[in-house]
Amino acid sequence: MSYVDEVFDLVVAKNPAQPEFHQAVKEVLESLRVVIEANEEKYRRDALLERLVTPERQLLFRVPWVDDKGQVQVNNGFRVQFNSAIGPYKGGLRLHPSVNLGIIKFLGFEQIFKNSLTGLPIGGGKGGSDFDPKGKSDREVMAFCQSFITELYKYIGADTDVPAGDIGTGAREIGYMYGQYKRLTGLYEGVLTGKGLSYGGSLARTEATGYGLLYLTEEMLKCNGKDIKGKTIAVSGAGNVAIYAIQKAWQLGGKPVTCSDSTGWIYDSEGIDVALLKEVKEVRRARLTEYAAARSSARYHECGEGSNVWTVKCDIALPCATQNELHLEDAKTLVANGCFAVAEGANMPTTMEATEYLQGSGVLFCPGKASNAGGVATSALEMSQNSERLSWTFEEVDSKLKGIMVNIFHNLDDAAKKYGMEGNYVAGANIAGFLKVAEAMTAQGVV
Ligand code: NDP
Ligand code: 2IT
Repeated sequence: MSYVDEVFDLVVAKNPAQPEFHQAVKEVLESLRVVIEANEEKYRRDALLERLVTPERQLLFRVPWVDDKGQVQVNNGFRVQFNSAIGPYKGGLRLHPSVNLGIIKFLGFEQIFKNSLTGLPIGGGKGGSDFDPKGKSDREVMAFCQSFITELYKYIGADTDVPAGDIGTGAREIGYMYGQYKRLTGLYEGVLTGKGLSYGGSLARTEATGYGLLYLTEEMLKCNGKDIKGKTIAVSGAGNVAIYAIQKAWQLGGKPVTCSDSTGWIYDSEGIDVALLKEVKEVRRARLTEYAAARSSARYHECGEGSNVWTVKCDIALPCATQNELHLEDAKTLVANGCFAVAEGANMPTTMEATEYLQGSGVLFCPGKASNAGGVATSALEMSQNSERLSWTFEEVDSKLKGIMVNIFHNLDDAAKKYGMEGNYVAGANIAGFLKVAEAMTAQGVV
């Protein structure tokens, strides 16, 4: 059996009931097959792949907190410190009822390659909790965040592990966590990113993932003789990534016409009104029904009515909500409707079958670990600013972000070409991300 297949079987056997983790590992290992086979003896002797798929450390902890009725609640807390070969662990904290160890491991594994692709010195990690911030009062969210950090603070730090936001963790949660970390340690340091601007945050971090997605998409289209201008764009999600993807899509001359949340989706024939979407989601924290109620060109559809954002005719699709939200049937609909590019804003939103169908149909497809890397890249820029105790202008950060995204696209394009898979940006991203980490792991010996 080939080394790649052996290691994949090992992952499934050793990590039962973690389908998302298996899926992420499979996609990466399949892409690496050609690289691994060329160096099989050496990698095998070094157990490089076994080490790559095994987190350096996994922290699982209890998070007790008191709700507004005086009732004690208990959640599970996670932090997976996956790989520190090229820098301190870096990656977000997801707060969502679906969170479990397998999901955090899939996200942490993806983060290793994503962070490598940014070209910045950051290792891979991820964490979170099955706590649901939805419907909780500010005081309850604060109580949870303080308890979460009271356990996690022992294992994180500006030079060891630097968490940030993800689904359910935004500026409010980062603020409460930062305050508690500072209180417990007495340290005013860049231990978290995505901080508020008044206490060490970076300009453009809020916008970075969505903006970066569009910068990379623009470059991918340009290199394939296409353009965003005048194109209809379908976006899923209505959170941090989706909102700023929609904003930048407009700025680049595109027309984003959809967005969605976990209960329904919007088609707006005039294009999504970003100011209204921000008001509904960032200020009121409300459902998309409120968007539809405020805008006559918008139609709201409940989830499960047999349609979704991918049934809208579009040129470009940007899945920006969550994992496995774009299935084979959706891919077929997109292709039948003439969609020619898909770039992932979320982590692993496209199933493996859907990805293969899109690629096989000639659709330009960029995987999330490349196209959504602008968020973590700007987090690394926030770390730099914290270290030098300076802050850069919006334009400075935004232009660095753009340079990083353009560079990422060319790195994966070049890697795909070099290994005989021109246009396969999934393979290009995995190979380019892997090579740097593998070299660093090899140089640092058996650790
Ligand atoms: P937010 O919490 O800000 O928004 C998430 C959005 O997706 C919401 O509209 C939410 O709907 C929807 N959503 C979440 N879970 C589900 C689900 N199970 N089914 C349907 N809809 C769902 O998160 P972000 O925008 O930050 O994250 C979105 C994606 O981007 C995630 O995959 C994340 O890992 C990835 N990402 C985020 C980065 C960042 O910097 N924030 C960086 C790189 C990737 P509702 O409001 O109803 O829950
Ligand atoms: O998936 C991701 O890259 C993020 N949620 C952002 C991580 C970070 O450290 O900014």
